Amino acid sequence: MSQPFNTNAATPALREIDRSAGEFWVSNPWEFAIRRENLSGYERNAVFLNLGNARFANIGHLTTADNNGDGRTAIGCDITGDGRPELFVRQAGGGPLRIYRNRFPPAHYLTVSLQGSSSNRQGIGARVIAHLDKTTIRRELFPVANFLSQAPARLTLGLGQADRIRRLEIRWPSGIVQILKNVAVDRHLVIKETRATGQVTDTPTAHDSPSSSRISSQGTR
Ligand SMILES: [Ca+2]
Repeated sequence: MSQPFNTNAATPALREIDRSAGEFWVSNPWEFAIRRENLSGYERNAVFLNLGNARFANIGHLTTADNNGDGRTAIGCDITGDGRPELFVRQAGGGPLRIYRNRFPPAHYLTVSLQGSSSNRQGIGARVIAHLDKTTIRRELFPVANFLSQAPARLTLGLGQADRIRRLEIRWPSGIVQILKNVAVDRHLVIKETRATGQVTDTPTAHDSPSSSRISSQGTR
């Protein structure tokens, strides 16, 4: 998440304001709200629900996340360990960091962390493809997002009613492709990059949930 480095920072106005163009300058970029200025014309934030048919519904009002602050950062991160990512929102102009707890009905999920060997250590840039019986989910691990912000380097796949992933494919930045078959869900997997056939062990770590597993599998190139 991004945080203001110095809330007392001040910058001088550079030139006259062009009011006809709707421009204005501020002396302190973290005091927008105090001065009742707003870079987005008090436009309300939106939360879009994927309806699964290439359509999305704006449920910002239902989630109460539709405030009219200068939203500059939105990150999803599951901090309760239930597979439902919470929403973190930081606004320009200061104010509290807003955290919206995910209260959607529970469903199956899989959280994935990557440990690269040939690729970078956290597997940044890897593509994870989950083949379910009725659909395919594609994600790319790229935690740097939005404005001066970063999420944890892990992926959470929402699986709905699917209680098993028929085929899980990891396409590493190195070019190695790993395939896992019949992957159990509702847990946190730590997957190591490897080209050789490995073994599956259930080894919780201090930083993972009790259901965490470390997996190496056959990789191809
Ligand atoms: Ca959660």
